[in-house]
Amino acid sequence: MRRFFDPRQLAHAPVQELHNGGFAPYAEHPGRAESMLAAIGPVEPAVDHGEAPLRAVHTADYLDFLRAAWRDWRAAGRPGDAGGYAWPVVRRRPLALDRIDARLGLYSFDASSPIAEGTWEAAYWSAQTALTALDGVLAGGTGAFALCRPPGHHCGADYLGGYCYLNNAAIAAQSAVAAGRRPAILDIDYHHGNGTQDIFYDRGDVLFVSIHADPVTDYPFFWGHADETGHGPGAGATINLPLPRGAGAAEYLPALDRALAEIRAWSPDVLLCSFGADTFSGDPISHFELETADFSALSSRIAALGAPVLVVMEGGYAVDALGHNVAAFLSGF
Ligand code: OKP
Ligand code: ZN
Repeated sequence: MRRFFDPRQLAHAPVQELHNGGFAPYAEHPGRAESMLAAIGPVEPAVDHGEAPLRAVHTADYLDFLRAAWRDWRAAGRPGDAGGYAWPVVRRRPLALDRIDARLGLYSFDASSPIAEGTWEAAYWSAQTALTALDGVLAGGTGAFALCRPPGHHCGADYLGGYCYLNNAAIAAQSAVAAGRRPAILDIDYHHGNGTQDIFYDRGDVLFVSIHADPVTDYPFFWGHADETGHGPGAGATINLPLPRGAGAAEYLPALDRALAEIRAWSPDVLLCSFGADTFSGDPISHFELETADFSALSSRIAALGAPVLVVMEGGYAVDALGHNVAAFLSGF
């Protein structure tokens, strides 16, 4: 399996300021990429596909906002990194406000995704890494790993959140559709991929299947419930399989088998796997109990589908184990 990563993805390094003036370590930090790089061996850099494939998923307004947000924040005299703190809840009027504070609220859904000086650069190259790895898969390889970071599955067409700024998996899936393919997305991060779901919710040309912590107890709470199954032409093309906190391989593998049966019935010609290693027992922000060896059991089941696979990295925050968990996952293909 070819592996792809671009060093420009390291440019995103937010500093999270607390309300008491202190600073907290930010879970999605560049050391995650270093841990994976140390464990998976040589990687190939991204090839620049430009902004057109980003615009095929994200709105032009959102991309303009994201590109300029940190500069606008600093130009407004604000310290540290940019982040929203006031949101236009459902049924507010769509006001065209210029103030950076208002725009941050308009284009985000949570407070956990600061925009730092290097955020645009890193997110841009994270998406390009996914697109470059997709090229490898579409050219006839058996599969590829896109070491995407920052991750992407929480951000939608016009909003960021959950450490995510550009939806790498959705951008690659849309690019596969443009190339005449029939992609399915299997999201196996601990957290529901609400952004990916939103992007394809009313479309019948991309299947989205997700196994994740039940949003009754876990982030992102407002998406990922089992009764969310798609809309209009997309009815039935979204499948959510929530699991309770504490789930280990004994609960996870049957859910995976069910997800794979749904995917097989849909007969995709390419599979995108949004992979999070935050299902690991030692993950500091998550509550499943998979062990390192379990990750190769997951991937060998996925490989048995027989479709070419693009693995797109999402979460995983137990940094010391992260590289080993990713290497174990890749070893099953
Ligand atoms: C990203 B991915 C703050 C909680 C914020 C955000 C979780 C984002 C996970 N106390 N939680 O899906 O791994
Ligand atoms: Zn996650």
